[in-house]
Amino acid sequence: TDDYNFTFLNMPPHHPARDMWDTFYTTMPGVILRTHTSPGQIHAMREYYPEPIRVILPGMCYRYEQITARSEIQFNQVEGLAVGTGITFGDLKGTLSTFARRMFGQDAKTRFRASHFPFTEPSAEMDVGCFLCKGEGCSVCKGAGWLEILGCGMVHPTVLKNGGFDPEVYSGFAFGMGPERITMMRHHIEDIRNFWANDQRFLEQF
Ligand code: 2NM
Repeated sequence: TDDYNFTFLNMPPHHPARDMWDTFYTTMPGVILRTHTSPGQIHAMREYYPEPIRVILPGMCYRYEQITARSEIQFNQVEGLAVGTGITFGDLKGTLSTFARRMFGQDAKTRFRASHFPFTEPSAEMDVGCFLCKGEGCSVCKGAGWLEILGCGMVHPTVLKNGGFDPEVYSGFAFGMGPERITMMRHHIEDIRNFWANDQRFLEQF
């Protein structure tokens, strides 16, 4: 619902991120197609309270936007959430750096840049040293030597509260990434529309 997708995630009515152009509405009042997997995290918090939470939540998401080589109206996200007592930004950095080494190799470099999301504070994006050119600069990383692979942050107190957890007692971190985008970088796929074009020559490669 609109509440789970937006309001409970600290995006009140009229917040710019709720813009009509990004959301598929249905004929049922308050029912939309989810624009990210985060509403599942609210469900997880409400279901498991007061137990500590460690959840991985993959799923399809939908956004009402122009389809181009870089953006589709349907795509996957994978999100993670940890909620408990004494969870710090250090835990977030340790968990995600370890993930990067497991995913991209033991020598994978990572860096965190400050960012902004309505549902986390503070927020960051994690880059991984380009696994194609090893940081030299190539066409995939556009000369930067770094690839942006995920967004993350400490769960906003308002979001913890909406999930049923007292933010004075509990803290947590969350992250989200787009598997199609990471797959595109890894396999030099130039056009995201390939994932839905049902061309056997594309699909049979994997
Ligand atoms: C992202 C980036 C940063 C996120 C936050 C939450 C929740 F529900 F716990 F607040 N779930 N996922 C999150 C945080 C997702 O995706 C780019």
